[in-house]
Amino acid sequence: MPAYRFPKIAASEITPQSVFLRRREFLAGAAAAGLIGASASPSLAALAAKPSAYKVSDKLTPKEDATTYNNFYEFGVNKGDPADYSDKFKPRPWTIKIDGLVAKPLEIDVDQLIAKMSVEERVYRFRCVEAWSMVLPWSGFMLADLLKMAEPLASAKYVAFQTALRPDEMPGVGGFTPILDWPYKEGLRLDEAMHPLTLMAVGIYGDLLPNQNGAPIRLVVPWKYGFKSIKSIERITLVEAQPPTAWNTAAPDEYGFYSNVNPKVDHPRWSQATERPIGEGGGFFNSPKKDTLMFNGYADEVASLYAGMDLKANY
Ligand SMILES: Nc1nc2c(c(=O)[nH]1)N[C@H]1C(S)=C(S)[C@@H](COP(=O)(O)O)O[C@H]1N2
Ligand SMILES: [Mo]
Repeated sequence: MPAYRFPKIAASEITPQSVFLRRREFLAGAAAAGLIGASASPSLAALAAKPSAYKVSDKLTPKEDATTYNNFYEFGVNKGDPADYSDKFKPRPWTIKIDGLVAKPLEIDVDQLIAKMSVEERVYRFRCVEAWSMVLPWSGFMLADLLKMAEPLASAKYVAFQTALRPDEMPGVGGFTPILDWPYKEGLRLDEAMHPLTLMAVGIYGDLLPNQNGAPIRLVVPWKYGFKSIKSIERITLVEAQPPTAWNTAAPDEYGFYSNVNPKVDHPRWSQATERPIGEGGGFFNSPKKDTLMFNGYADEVASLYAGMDLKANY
């Protein structure tokens, strides 16, 4: 995430629609013919997601950019690393666990979970703390619906999330000076987690999530900086106190717990007033700057969650 690590320029070539459609037909056909494991087929079916009212009209980021310009430090710190070095990562079969302050702790296979949930396609704005942005069509379901299955207790005030940690499959987690205190962790206040905008994403562009985008299941919180949107989630724990988060632990003066997109609160090393939409001009530096919106444009939906809070102190 540090700004001095200049990103590789991403290819902005768009996958031709015909290639994309052929791949979907192949997958659907293969699933129907039983060529893809039983656990994979329910999710493919579920990804014929119904459209949702949450759909911004901004121009979509080309799929090629969204899948080659990534932050996923478990696979390396450069933007191209997650796409280049995540081929050993096995996102299926996958079990996700919900525990802590809940009446009904649960542990469930991710494809069984997807089959149970109401999967929608939503087009969200996404803003990284590094001042770049994307607009992506996500397939997913509300985190609120998942948490309700576990029945949070009255004492639960926060939700802690944890990414899988698999040194054999993740070339970025080894080394003598770990970049982050692995496993990657994030957290939300319970009311933020229960907000209808808060999505558990299982796909992008109508297909399952690629490894580099957080397969098989990740969080998307569109009014917060991108690092809150934790990838490849293995465990969700309901807790009473504000949980530690990876970036807040690494650099507390740079990355707060709340991390709401706020153009008026600069990062200590750069301005947050503007952003560059990735893909519009090919990579970061060629993209034109545009103004960053309060809560990334979702103020009408979420500003009330922070009524009475000083959003400069609680960055
Ligand atoms: N486990 C994990 N989750 C993560 C990260 C990471 O390094 N590890 N990076 C975060 C950051 S900084 C951003 S901007 C988004 C990027 O998501 P994308 O690559 O799908 O655009 O993922 C977030 N989730
Ligand atoms: Mo980010």
